[in-house]
Amino acid sequence: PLLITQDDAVRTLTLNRPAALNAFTTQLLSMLRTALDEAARDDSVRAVVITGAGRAFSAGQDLSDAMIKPEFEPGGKPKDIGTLLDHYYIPLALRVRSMPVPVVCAVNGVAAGAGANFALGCDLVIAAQSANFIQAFAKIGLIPDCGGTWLLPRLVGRARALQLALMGEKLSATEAVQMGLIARCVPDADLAATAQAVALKLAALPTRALVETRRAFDEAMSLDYEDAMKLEAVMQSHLGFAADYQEGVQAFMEKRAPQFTDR
Ligand code: LHQ
Repeated sequence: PLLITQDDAVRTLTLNRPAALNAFTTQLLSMLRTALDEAARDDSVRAVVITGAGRAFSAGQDLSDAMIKPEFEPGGKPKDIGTLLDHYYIPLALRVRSMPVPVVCAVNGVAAGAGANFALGCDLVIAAQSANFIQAFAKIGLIPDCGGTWLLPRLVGRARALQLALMGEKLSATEAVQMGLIARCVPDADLAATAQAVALKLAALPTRALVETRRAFDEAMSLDYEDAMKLEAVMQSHLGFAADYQEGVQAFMEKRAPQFTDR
């Protein structure tokens, strides 16, 4: 259910259950997390791309999975779907957010429910023009999960977040860009090449600085202005001692392309 390939310094993970629109089973969620762990450990990897096979990115939780199926039969035991979040979705979303390399999500088609919010948690989201995003949760009696409650109001503001989450309507990739939910959409035929080019470009940049930028943004969310700047000073101080900073400044002064090596 998951394809893993590598081209240069870019590791690509492709959700591969196209007949079920790449819906997440516990097996797929585990494999995805393991693949991210492996990419994190492998120094040859300097950027990760996550995408989907077929016409969807992911339809979210596989609703036919035995782990989550409500028991309709008399005497059947209701399942605690919260444990699925605790054991699978939360560790996976946190793994993305703590990757030592940037993570690009190439949304090739519909991204629904946890499929949408998993994508939105990645560092850069590039969608194909025909892709769309659906906060499908309310339609089946649930709230946005996989980080949705945190991400959506921050990305598009409370009013639009509630519009998306309560109505659960299809949002086109173009509208998602206009709304600021994602930063970029490209013609369908260009998606894979664009994602690869973006990832390659990121791979050539100072990895640690990119990852620390993500961390600083996340931490600053819960800080006031002054504390955010104090955190910047601490992080800048560390980066200032790293080889990449020395190389960056030196290359600039010598009018040559830098060769970054830190990870
Ligand atoms: C699917 C799915 C799917 C299984 C399409 N599962 N088979 C929830 C619960 C517990 C804890 C953890 O957190 C969560 C988080 C969540 O993600 S909740 C939200 C779950 N996702 C949804 O509610 C979306 C369900 N899917 C849809 O609404 C539609 O499939 C969309 C709008 C995504 C696409 O519509 P269509 O293009 O019309 O495709 P389709 O509906 O015909 O689907 C194609 C096939 O994929 C079909 O199978 P079949 O054998 O009939 O060809 C679907 O059954 C299957 N599929 N989503 N989530």
